[in-house]
Parts: sequence; C-alpha cells; structure tokens
Amino acid sequence: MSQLNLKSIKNQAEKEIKKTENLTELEGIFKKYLGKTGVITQVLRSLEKLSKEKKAKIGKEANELKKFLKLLFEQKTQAFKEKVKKETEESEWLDVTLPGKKPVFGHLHPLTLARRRMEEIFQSMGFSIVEGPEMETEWYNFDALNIPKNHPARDIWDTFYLKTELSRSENEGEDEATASSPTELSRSENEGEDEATASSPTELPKEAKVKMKTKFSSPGGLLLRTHTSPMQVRYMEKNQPPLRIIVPGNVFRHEATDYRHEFQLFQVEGLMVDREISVPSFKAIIGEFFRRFFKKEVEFRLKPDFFPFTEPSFDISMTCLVCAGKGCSACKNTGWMEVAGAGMVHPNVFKNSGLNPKEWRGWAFGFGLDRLAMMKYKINDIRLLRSGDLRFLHQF
Ligand code: FA5
Repeated sequence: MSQLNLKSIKNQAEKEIKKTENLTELEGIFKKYLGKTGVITQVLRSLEKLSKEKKAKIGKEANELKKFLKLLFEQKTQAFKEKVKKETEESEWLDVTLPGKKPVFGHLHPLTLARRRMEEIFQSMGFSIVEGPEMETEWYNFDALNIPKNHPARDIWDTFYLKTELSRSENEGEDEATASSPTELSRSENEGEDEATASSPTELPKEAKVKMKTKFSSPGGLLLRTHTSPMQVRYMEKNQPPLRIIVPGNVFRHEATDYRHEFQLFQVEGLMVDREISVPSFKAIIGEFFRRFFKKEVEFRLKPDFFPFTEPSFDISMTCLVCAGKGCSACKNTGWMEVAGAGMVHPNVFKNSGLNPKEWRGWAFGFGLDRLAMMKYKINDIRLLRSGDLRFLHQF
C-alpha cells in the first residue's frame, strides 16, 4: 500500500461524499469506505503483511485518513439532518392565530320538526303512536271505512292503484319464485273522470314499474293509501277500547299540485274510543293541541263536512298564519286554511273492526301535517317542503 494509493482513496472518497444528495446515499458511501468490508478497513487489515517500518508509517496515515473521513461523514450527516428539519418546519408550519374552519351542521326538515312536536303533544295527552302500511288494500282504504265499491265517495280521492301480477300468478297456482314479477302502478278505473281531476301533474309518470314480493291476503286489490284512516280499522281489529292513538304517515293522491296541494303528503290520524266520548271533548283536545303546537291561541272552526266513516263529520280550518287571516295565495285569499277532516266514528266502522257500536263511541281526525308546517313556519307554498331546495331548507 503506497502513499499514493491512500491519497487517491482520500480524493475519491471526498468527491463521492460531496456528491451525495441525501442521508441514504451518504450511508452507502460510508459503508463503501468505513464499513466492515470497506476500503479503509481492508487497508488496515493488509498492514500485517508489511515490514515493521512500513506498517508504522502507512498504518498511521491510514488511521488519520479514517479519522478524517469519519469527520467528513459526521459533518455531512449533520448538514443533511438540518436541511430535513428546516424543510419539515417550513412545510408543516401552522398559523395558530388563523380562525378555524366551521363544520357544516345538518338539521331537521320542517316536516320532521312539526311531526315530532305533534307526537310529543299527543303523547303527553295519553295517545300512543302507531304506524301502518303505505301500500294498502282496497278493503282497509275504502270498504272497511264504509265506502263500498261504486260509492261516489271513492271519487273524493284520486287513487294510485297497484295492479299486481303477483296476485294473478298466485291464483294461477304459480310458485313463490315467480311471484316477484313487476307490479304496475297505473291510474284508477275511473277513466271517465271529470275535467278538474284529469289535470294530473306532468312530473308523474303515467306508468311506473315496481318490484314487489309482499303477499297480501286481504280482500280487494292494492293501492297507495290515500289517507291514514285505514289504520282506524286495522288498530281496532287488534286492540280493545278504550284507546287513544295517533298515526303519522305518508299518503298519496293522484292530484294536480298548487300552493296547498301535493300528490304526496303527510297526514296524522287521531282516534279516541271509549264509552263516553263527545264532540266537545274532541274540540277541547284539538284546542289544546293548537295552543301547544303554535305556542299561542289560534282561531279555528269546525265546519260540517262529509266522510262516509264519520257521522257527524266536519273539517277543521284555522286562521291562515301566513297572512294573519288577511288573505294570500296559500289560503286562496280566504284567510282560512283547512288543516284536517274529522268526525264521530261511524257505527259501520266499529262493526267492520269487530266492535259493538252500541257499546263504544269515538272520534277521529286526519290532520294534513304539511299544512300545519306551512302555518307554523309561515310557508306560503306547500311544494317548497319537498323541493329539496337548500336555500329554503337552510332557514329552519
Ligand atoms: C281525509 O283524508 C280523511 N281521512 C280525514 C278524516 C280522518 C276524516 C278521520 C274523518 C275522520 P281529507 O281528504 O280532507 O280527509 O284530508 C285531510 C287533510 O289532509 C286536509 O284537511 C288537508 O289538511 C290535508 N290534505 C288533503 N289533501 C291534501 C293535498 N293534496 N295536499 C296537502 N294536504 C292535503
């Protein structure tokens, strides 16, 4: 090993160390020169073969070179570490004085708010909350409510009838597997309807295909319930009076829409049955509901009306709160908004529920929750409620 060799090792190592761009590269060079099998280590090992004088001279120089390179590595390592630290500090710098980003909170829909409030109020008056099917049989929607086939009262509500191929295929003795055939959502039999009801909303498809696997055993065909009143009979069939229930839920009508009419709406049915029930007790409960729902006295009136399942029947109207009774588009300039139909339960409804009409008396109501929400939040167009327009919804 000559002096010249050590000098060229030194020059080469210095050059390579200088060229490194990161710690990983530097570690590789360190191993190459100072590792267990590195160049300098091998030089030191080969000394044994040299004479005593050469061993002392070259050994000293090789050790000095080792020291020198170690120092060089340490300095370069330190430089790299500082560079990384500086870069990290710069990229992760955080201005703690900046204001934070506000999280966006969701909130309840006005119909949900109105429904919850209504449920709370009636629950506190001893009413239970029950729910029923949105897909209903003709029997419960009409017949059981004293509305026989061909009765003109069926024309009150324009109905979405469901023609099921399921029921047909079952009648023909087909097995369950084929029973999931499409159900056609089509217009009612009353093709000869008058001009007023024929103005169906354009956004509704004439025919829609619905997959259905449910098996119905009740007499009659299927439909989307037009009101929540079918739950009167469904509930009384299974529960013995005295009873107090409310039934919140969606109902569907094939209707043209306007400021206070929707083709899908939310109703809340009420039913109270006992031995001594009268119209004044009904009026008292409705008055209490209004007071608590609107948090003030509101003027309301019962007007005679006709429903085949109640006798006497009436509708409940209240002062329009959108215009404070002055008249607006929501109330059709009358100053009044009809919010419910109601009446004393008809004896035939008790009979169809398996109860003795001589033993029991009851009253029932069906509130339009959409209209109550309109009144509570001063919404002048019912169609806004299901529009999904965030500019509207953000106000609640
Ligand atoms: C009925 O649906 C009866 N089932 C109510 C009833 C229950 C009567 C129990 C007697 C005993 P009516 O079709 O009037 O009645 O609807 C009741 C309420 O629902 C109306 O007063 C109104 O507030 C609301 N409503 C009815 N149709 C619509 C519609 N297309 N859009 C918005 N709200 C409606």
